[in-house]
Amino acid sequence: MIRYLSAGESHGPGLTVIVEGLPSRLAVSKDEIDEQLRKRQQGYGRGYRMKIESDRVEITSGIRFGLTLGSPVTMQVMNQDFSHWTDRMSVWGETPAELKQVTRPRPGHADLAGAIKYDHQDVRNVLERASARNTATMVASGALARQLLTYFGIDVTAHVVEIGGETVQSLPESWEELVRHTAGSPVRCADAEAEARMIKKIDAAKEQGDTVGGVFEVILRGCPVGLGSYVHPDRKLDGKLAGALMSIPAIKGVEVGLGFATAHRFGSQVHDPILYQDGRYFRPSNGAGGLEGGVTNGQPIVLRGAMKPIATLYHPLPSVDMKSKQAEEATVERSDFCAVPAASVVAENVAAWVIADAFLEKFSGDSLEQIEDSFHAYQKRVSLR
Ligand code: EPS
Repeated sequence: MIRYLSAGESHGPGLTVIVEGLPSRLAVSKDEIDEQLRKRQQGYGRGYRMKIESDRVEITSGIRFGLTLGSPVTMQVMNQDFSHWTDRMSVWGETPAELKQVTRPRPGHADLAGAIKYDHQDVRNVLERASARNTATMVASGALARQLLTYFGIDVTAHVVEIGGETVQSLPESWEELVRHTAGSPVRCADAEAEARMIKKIDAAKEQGDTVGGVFEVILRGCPVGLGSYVHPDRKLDGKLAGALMSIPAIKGVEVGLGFATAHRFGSQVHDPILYQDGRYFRPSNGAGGLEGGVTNGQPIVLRGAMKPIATLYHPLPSVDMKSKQAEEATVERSDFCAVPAASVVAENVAAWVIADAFLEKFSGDSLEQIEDSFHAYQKRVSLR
């Protein structure tokens, strides 16, 4: 089992994540973690903050000469913006008398419920931690665990399929082309025609002081058959993947494979026939999205996540001042207009995390070599079925 604990406020000194449970002797590339962090910072529709930050991990434990030790790995991403916020976000000292408090919670954000829950007068004490800035730690931990998957031939990618109702019409067939087009797109969309419509939609939202959401798709290929569980509800992989995607801020819905479309089709139009050819089972379709009964079936895992529009509106919605209880407009914090491309990068890394966890559950071992022995023995058994 792998687990992580993250900490950090959006405008505080920085973010920290400690990852525990990786085997020893895994070669780690810091560049690959930084590349995922860089991707997360991109995307048309981001606000000014991303011009200030240039996220990179500092690793301060758990790795020696590029190999994991089996001990907890500590990663830090410092906030460049902290230098502009020392008056409001200092760790020490007295609360300044002139400190301007945030008291008008934003509908759709954790502001109101969080302030009541923790007895905060200043909503900033909530929004700093409830900020999507923390997704940098989700990406760093996922990008680290993902290196185990790469070693065992499992690939992950994600791409945007809808922004504000503008949907993709045609996508490249091959994995390589999908990855290449996604990487070259400012909205991480592999359909150039849809990309243009999506950009227009983001521009319209920006002009109107509004925000816009969308849908991304995550695909994992190369997963061996049999990860997860059909026995234990808390180990069903579709549930764990959906939970991971839903843990990304602003995600309000998740689909696996055909997802909601299964509800209005006959069973014969949903399920993937089982065929056998050249000594192996195969499926002519993948409506199940690679998961049957909560277990991987050897097909690519396909997930979709729906992101709501960001809660900070430059033309704010009605709210209430928590001090005076008078009707007021919600607080306006500098923010993004659309973060669906960034969320897709977070999603591919949290999905990788879940699969790495399931992989280590099935092929457990304290070192990479022990895991390899177990994996190869299983592969041999699978080839006999
Ligand atoms: C966020 C608001 C914006 C985003 C931020 C999430 O930050 P700021 O208020 O500093 O402009 O840029 O996202 C990040 C900092 C990030 O690294 O993704 C929010 O309110 O959640």
